Amino acid sequence: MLEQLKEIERTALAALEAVQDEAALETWRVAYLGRSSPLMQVFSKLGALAKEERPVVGQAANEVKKALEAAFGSRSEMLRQAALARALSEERLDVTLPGRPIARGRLHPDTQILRELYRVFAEMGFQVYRSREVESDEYNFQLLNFPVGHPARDMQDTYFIEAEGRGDNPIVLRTHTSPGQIRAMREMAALNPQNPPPVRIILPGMVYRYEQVDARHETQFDQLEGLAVGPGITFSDLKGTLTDMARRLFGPQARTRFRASFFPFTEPSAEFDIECFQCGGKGCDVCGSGWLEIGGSGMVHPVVLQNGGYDPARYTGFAFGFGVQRIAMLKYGIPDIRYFWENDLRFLEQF
Ligand code: FA5
Repeated sequence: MLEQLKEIERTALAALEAVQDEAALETWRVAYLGRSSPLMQVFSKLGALAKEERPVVGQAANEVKKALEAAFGSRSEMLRQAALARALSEERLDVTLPGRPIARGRLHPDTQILRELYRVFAEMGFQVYRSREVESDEYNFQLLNFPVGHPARDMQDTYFIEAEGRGDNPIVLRTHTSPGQIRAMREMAALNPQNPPPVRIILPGMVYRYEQVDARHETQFDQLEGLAVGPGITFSDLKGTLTDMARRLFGPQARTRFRASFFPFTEPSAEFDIECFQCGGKGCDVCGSGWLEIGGSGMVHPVVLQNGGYDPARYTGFAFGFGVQRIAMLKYGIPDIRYFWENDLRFLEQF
């Protein structure tokens, strides 16, 4: 039996010398180390041997097995190295192949539309003013002429952050960017209280409302507020500014309309709509009715001017507040506002 083991080893090693590729190596492994190989048969016959022969033959068989496994390992490594060397020597630079595209990051459609709006308003002389997202009831409502308990508050269902011990002035997440009007005016008026400088700003940022979410309503969305205050500013200035903005953003054919409306902080007030050019005003997934409500606007209420430190006898002003996602929906033909914050790459990669 020991002689037979030596013979198995000799034959197997000789056969391994002839192996030149992976497939032949596998065939060799099955033939010499597989379950029905001669070597394994020796193992299965051990039980039938005489008691004193058993450990001797068993040990010899184990040594042969180890030797064959080691030889298999080094052959396998040798073949791998040879294949690598072959691949390297065959590698050539083919300058006619098309280049591999580089996956580039891109700006979120919301950032893109905001930057475009900054550009359009910068051309009209508006500067960006940033205001806080966490506000007091006083700034979010009261100074904007929504007294405590005023029914117009129902238009903006509010997230309260801290109410306890604050009486009529709880802390809220701002429901609109309009409180920034008061903060900006107060800051400007402080520069020269007797003759406050004119204001021409836009105030972008997130606002929060406890809303029923649907294709056109989110609980968190961007608004772009605008405020112009100075001597002799009229409603025509407001109409001209917004109409011009729509044309700069959507092209000279953009059609707009103003509808009489109500906001406590503007008088008179108007909703501002842009005709949907996805459907040419017929009504589609994006707009619903042919026109998309972009925002509210109006002449700054005298009480609000006063609260901002501007004398309403000497100054007038206009203000507006747009839904930024609504503008992006119209511009890019996005049928559902919920896509914006889902972070689905299939959506984001389209911009
Ligand atoms: C306001 O928030 C006023 N502060 C706007 C304003 C500013 C009027 C200055 C006058 C002067 P309103 O609640 O209508 O108004 O919201 C303004 C715009 O935000 C809407 O026209 C719409 O485009 C957008 N908007 C409102 N609610 C949502 C919502 N849940 N999801 C997405 N966009 C919304």
